[in-house]
Amino acid sequence: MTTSNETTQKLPLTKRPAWKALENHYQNIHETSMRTLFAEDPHRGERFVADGAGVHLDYSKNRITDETVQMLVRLAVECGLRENIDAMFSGKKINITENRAVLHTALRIPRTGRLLVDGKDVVSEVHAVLDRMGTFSDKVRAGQWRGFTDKPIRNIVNIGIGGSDLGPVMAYEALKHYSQRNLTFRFVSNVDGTDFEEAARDLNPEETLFIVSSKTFTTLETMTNARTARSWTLNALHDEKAIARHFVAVSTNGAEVTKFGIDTENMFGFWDWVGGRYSMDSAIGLSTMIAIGQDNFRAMLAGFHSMDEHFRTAPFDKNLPVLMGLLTIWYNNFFGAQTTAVLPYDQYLKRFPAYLQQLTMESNGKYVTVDGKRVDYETSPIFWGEPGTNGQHSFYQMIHQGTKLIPCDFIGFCKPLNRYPHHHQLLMANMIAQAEALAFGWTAEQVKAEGSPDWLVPHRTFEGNRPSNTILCDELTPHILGALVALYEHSVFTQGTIWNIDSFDQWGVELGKVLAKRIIPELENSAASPLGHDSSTNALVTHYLRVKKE
Ligand code: G6Q
Repeated sequence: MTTSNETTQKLPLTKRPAWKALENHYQNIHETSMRTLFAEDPHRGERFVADGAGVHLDYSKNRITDETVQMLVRLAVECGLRENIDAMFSGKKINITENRAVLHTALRIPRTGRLLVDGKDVVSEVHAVLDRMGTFSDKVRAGQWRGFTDKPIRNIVNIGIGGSDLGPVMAYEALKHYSQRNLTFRFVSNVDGTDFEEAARDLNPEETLFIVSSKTFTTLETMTNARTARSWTLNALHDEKAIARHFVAVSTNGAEVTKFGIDTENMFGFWDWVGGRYSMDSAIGLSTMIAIGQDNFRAMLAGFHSMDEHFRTAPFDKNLPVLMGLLTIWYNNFFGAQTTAVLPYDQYLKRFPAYLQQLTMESNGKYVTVDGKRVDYETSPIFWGEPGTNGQHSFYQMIHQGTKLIPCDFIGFCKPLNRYPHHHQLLMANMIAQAEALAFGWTAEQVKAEGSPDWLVPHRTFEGNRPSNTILCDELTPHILGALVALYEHSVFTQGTIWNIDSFDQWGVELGKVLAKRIIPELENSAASPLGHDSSTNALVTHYLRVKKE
């Protein structure tokens, strides 16, 4: 029997009853100010909050009412979010263009759990790899993993790009407080030789371990950097046997790893159901585990898992990732907001916005639905941001007084990890004040009352009504980092479900790679002619070759 929701799900997104209702609702509400909303409901700040996995979300400073939340939740229901969550967690092949399951959530199921995929229990496989990673990282941390000349390893260089780099760098920076400080960590990603050169220039090859992280083990940038690292090592150690002591691989491609010369004994595997940008909690996190130790790494996985469970089980109107995903839809699709700013008030989270850029935009920056049709609505906003308070002294001007609506996510912690509590109070006071200023502004009357001359009043007035979420956690622990990353992963999933797109493929990065392959020989061989591109591309290649020759 077909249910009414199944019938609704067959309608195009913009024809669904909840979408239509939200369009009407937007007309009624978009001129209402948050000043009014707060004045009408003195408990608003205590009501529009949600908690899960140790994360507290205050979403009261949004341009919403109870009705808005109800309608957004209805939209989620009409778009089959419940069914899609179940499909993802149970291992259905929801990455339809690559015919793959999407099971990063299986990477953090506790050891006692079980999940069958194609008849195999993936949980035991996951934990077997984690155990091997644990043994290896313990050895490195204890100085027992020795280099070819018997010196202990002191430097760990992760070579990877995209999903095999951004997660490891972000997690290393975020959890530096917990890291073993006598080890040096570097991350090389760019094919620009400067990246390798600067990362390696002060390192002793005898004490350096390279982790070549690549799901496919064929990525141009990573393999170029890995080969350079190999020569750099051999130039110093003069023996092929040194490679086994100084190189390990994280990959799903054993054949290519062997071809490169790394013994598969020293390879840590994962599975095709882990997407690159969802892989920091797989073996791709080996550098993280070496930095913070296996217990902390497992605590991070537990944090991921508790947010997974919250997402899977909490009612949508109390569900942090669902609420955040739906609020993104509200501003992106009804208010026409083009971007979202992510503003962590914690120096350790300085790479979090960059990490989220890939997670959000590579997942949902798509104009084709799962059925191959062009969308007639906006998909992913642009995510960007910098840690507070630095941003306050640069781009916040535009968030406060610019012509664009920029919803913000503030992220802060009640307890600092440094020894300067006074700094922390200033930091947190600034974060809380920014959200307040954005929501309520500063009226012309208030400016006048401060004694401003009339001509200056418009410049000093803040109209307010600028939305933000405030995410407040107790302390930046490995557990909380896992929960925060999972929060955004599932918010992205919620959005992708509403937009009916495949959030797990990334065809948009392919064309550039293909065209670069054509241009590489042209730049290597100055005699190449005639060039077969458009006139601009031909001229750029010619210009480059001429200057190079000079
Ligand atoms: C992420 C993408 C992409 C990928 C890199 C590196 O979701 O798939 O960023 O992680 O292209 O790929 P390899 O790990 O295969 O080198």
